[in-house]
Amino acid sequence: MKWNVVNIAFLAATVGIVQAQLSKVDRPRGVSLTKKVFYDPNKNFACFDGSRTIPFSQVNDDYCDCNDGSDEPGTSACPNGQFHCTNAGYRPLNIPSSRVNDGICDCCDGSDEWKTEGLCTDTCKELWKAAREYLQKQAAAASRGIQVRKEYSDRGIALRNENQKKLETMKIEIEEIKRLEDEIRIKKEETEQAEAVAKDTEQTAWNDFKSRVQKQQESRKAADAFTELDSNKDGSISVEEMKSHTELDTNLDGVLADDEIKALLGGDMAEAPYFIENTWKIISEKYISRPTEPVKAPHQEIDEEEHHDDDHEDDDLDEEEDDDDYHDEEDLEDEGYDDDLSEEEEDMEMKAKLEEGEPQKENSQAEQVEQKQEEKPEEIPEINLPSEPVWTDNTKALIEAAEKTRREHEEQQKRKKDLEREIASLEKNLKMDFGNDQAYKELQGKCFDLDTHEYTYRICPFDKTVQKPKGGGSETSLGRWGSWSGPETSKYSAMKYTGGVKCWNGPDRSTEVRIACGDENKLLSASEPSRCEYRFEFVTPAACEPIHVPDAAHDEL
Ligand code: MAN
Repeated sequence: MKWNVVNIAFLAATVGIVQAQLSKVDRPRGVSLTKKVFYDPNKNFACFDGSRTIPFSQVNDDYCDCNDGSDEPGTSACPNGQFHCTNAGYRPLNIPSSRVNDGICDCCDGSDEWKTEGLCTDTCKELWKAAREYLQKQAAAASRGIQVRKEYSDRGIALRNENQKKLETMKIEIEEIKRLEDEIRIKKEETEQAEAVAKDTEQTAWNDFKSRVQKQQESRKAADAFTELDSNKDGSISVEEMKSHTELDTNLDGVLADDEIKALLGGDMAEAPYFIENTWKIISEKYISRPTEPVKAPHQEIDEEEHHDDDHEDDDLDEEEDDDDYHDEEDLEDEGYDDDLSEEEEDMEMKAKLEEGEPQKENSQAEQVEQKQEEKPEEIPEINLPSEPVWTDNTKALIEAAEKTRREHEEQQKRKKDLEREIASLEKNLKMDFGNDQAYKELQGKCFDLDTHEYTYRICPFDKTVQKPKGGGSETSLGRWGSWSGPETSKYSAMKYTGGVKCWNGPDRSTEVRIACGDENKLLSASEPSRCEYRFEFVTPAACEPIHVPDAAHDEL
């Protein structure tokens, strides 16, 4: 069962009035008990406004003497007078004195129509009965709401206690965190320092090693290119031998001219050391490796012309070329470019192990490779070495220790931040006014909607009020929780939500929410009495209070 706010107001008024019982006391017609003292038949009468004093016999003589009409409380002589109906047994009432003897019964006791005997019957008792029945009904309904309110209150109080305990625990925890903060930070810095030193040493050694390997790989490429370009295997590269590598066109005119080649070779020809140290550095990025057409050395051409029919001579020449090759290889070996396959394989295996992260027992990886390099300064096959070395066990332990303290520090900082946030939010919540018995706490975190023709209105108590067009479109904030705004005697009878979306050419939207007792939480109505100033009527068991119903004995009054 629900009832609306108007009924509640009526009910409250009725209770008050019924309690104001009246007894029959002799006084001029139309005068209330409280004003009787001013109408003493043994004294002159002083108009309330002080304008005149008249003999008492002129009170209620159907002639208006006082400007304020106070001399004619029981007649219609003064235009601005007031007539008081006693309405014994029901509720006293003041009516304009112009209604006295106008043929209409305004007072339930019929006292306003005193000239016409029998015109009015006394209906005060019936009215009282009806009012009492109404009050009884409302009280019964309120009692259901009161039960629910008790549940709300119990939950609200329990939650509050729980939150208070939570807050205390969190405060203790954050104090402990703050106490340990420096300790954990210093531990982290120390372990990170040790980690950095160890890593730095090994990284430097590894970088040195890597750059030596890369240098050797580059030299090896240079040597391979030399072998490839030296197509006649005469131990030097000539202009002719370079010609087919048009990708090396340095001035980008589309032609690899002799002059350009000579500039690259440092003359008409270049031998291996020059080529490797100078030419290769210029051409390495553009050079495209491919088998080069054999270019005959000048002496070969002559030999061939002389001995073109002599197979044996050809064999000799082949041998000679082989010899040249061998010498070339030897030359390269002398420069440190040995091509021994088994060494290569050995190195490959070692690199693979390094990359797999196989533990290095004694020395760091770079040191081991260093030793190997010292023993065998031969070339390293082309492999992509990782940017970091495989750390030694000692460094690994230091990294792990640093990571552990980093984690500890990070977790501690995160916990501290979370706690600070939770504490702030709990403190804010604990400061909120949910009523003396915490019953309104029940409404926090919930929302209630009301559909009207044009909008859906929503209230999320202690949070916001909102308006959403039913035809689609985004919602408009009608305000955020502000405060309780009921009058001093009933603070919890209204809420104020402020700072909503600014109204075009008007104020920020705001909502006044009138709260009344209901046996369920419900948004009953939403209106906009003034542009962008909204009024909601909301009922909730949290607002239900016991209703006093006067006892039946009063019926007799
Ligand atoms: C929207 C709604 C109305 C409001 C006008 C003001 O249409 O929020 O409630 O009166 O804007 O322009």
